[in-house]
Amino acid sequence: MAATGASRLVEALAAGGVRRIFSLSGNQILSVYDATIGRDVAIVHTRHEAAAVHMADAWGRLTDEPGVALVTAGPGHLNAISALYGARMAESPVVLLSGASPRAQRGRGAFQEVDQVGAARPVVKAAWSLDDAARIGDDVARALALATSGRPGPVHLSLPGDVLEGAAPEPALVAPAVVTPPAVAEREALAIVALLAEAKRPLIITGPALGRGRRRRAPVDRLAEVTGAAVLTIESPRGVNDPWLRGATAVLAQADLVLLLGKPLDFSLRFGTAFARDCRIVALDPESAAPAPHLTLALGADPAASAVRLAAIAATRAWPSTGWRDQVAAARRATPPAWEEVRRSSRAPIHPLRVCAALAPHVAAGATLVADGGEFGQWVQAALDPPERLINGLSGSIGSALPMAIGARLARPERPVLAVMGDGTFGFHAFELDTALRCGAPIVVVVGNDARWNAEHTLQLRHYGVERTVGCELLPARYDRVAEALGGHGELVERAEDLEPALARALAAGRPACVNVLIEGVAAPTFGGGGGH
Ligand SMILES: Cc1ncc(C[n+]2csc(CCOP(=O)(O)OP(=O)(O)O)c2C)c(N)n1
Ligand SMILES: [Mg+2]
Repeated sequence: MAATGASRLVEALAAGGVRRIFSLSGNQILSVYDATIGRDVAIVHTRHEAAAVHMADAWGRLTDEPGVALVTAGPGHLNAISALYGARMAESPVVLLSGASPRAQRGRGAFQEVDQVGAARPVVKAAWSLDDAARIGDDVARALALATSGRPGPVHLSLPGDVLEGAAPEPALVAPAVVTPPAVAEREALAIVALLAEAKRPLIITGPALGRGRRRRAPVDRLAEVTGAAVLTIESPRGVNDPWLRGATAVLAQADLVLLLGKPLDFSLRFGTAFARDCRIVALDPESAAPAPHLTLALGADPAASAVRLAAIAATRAWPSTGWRDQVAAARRATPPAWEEVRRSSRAPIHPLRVCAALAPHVAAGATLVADGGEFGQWVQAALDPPERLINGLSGSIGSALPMAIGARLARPERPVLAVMGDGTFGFHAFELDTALRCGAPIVVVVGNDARWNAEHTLQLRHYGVERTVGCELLPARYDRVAEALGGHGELVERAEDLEPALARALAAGRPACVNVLIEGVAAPTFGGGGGH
């Protein structure tokens, strides 16, 4: 019997190193499920398509290999789209495979027919329909390679049901034609190094992908060490007001040269106005070399490969030490002295900083921290300095932390995972605790329960006044019992002194857990600006 398209697809995924697919079933993809039987490709099946993509996103960010999600046609695919936007803004390699109606029924009102490729296109690097069974191997290899090349990001493939179910010929082995941008040319590299040498306060700013993972991050660190430049990564939807930057936010305006490595001069840098008027700005971007107001130089080049070249050239000359790099690092590390007392405070409801104090030893011991948005999320991001963290990212979307925590636990099975989020955010994907239990990912979810959508409530207070706060109240619900009802472990924490033992029990439970902490709903800390996601 000739192999089916579905079995060729699974073979191609396995050949590309994919061992796990994050999925939610549906008519149009059951052939793929069937084809995984007896193969080394496991299905992690979830409770919502967006959650499947968030898990694949976490996998992509942590492993630098594409995370793969498989969903059904029409509504399944559309449910996945908002999470694809998260992966795109976080520069995370993700491949979304979506079942689709059969080719012969196209345009005739087929079941769940919708322009899937068109719907995905604005939020992916590339999207196409896999219409030719003979090309399955090639197309899958190309999608996987595209997701990780240049600026990493999501890629979408629609899979018509008849292509999956029909016979598929033996694939011809063709290497995927993915063009990666080169490093910056020698002449231009010399010019950039000259600009770095002229600068007194040079600052390298990277996008999310260059901020994580050794492969991309190491050359950036090397360039900074050689030249004495400071490095900051912009990965928060609060941009230069990312609370994790702390005092470094205030020193941005002191830089006299900014080297943007794979970082667009977008909203997160206030379109360039975050820097001084006379600051020179040089941009190296894998996709765009478009000159823009504010930019001294804009070049299309691979930023990591360019950093290697720039560092090599820079190493051939002497760089006087200025203390600038240390000054920026110190500004980023320091937290306000007034926080010390709050960290130890025993008041109720519990202050977010007190929760952070209880989390800190676990983070220091190597737990992966996944923090969502909202005010509670900002406190956690501001107060903790984990070696590795996942945050919602530049999409500014809330809701991803719980499913991302599952992806993180599967990607780093040896490490505990703490997923920290507000009570509103918990509701987005709370049922993934069930997925966590089924797939053996005992994550610990810490809910900061202030019985409101506090980030928006805070904005209402600021912009409309106390008399005009509306539509942001929640109930102080027993989210811990949701975890218990799903077979997990639940803890309700009302008093500060109960935090540490509750967290210890949750981490030791060996099952997914929810630690529901009744917190004081306070506005996020700001270090020079405010408001946002
Ligand atoms: C998908 C999405 N929907 C809505 C928002 C707007 N939003 C940002 S933060 C927030 C409130 C979050 O509330 P909660 O999770 O309880 O955290 P808190 O701010 O109360 O600490 C909302 C609604 C968003 N950023 N993303
Ligand atoms: Mg809240």
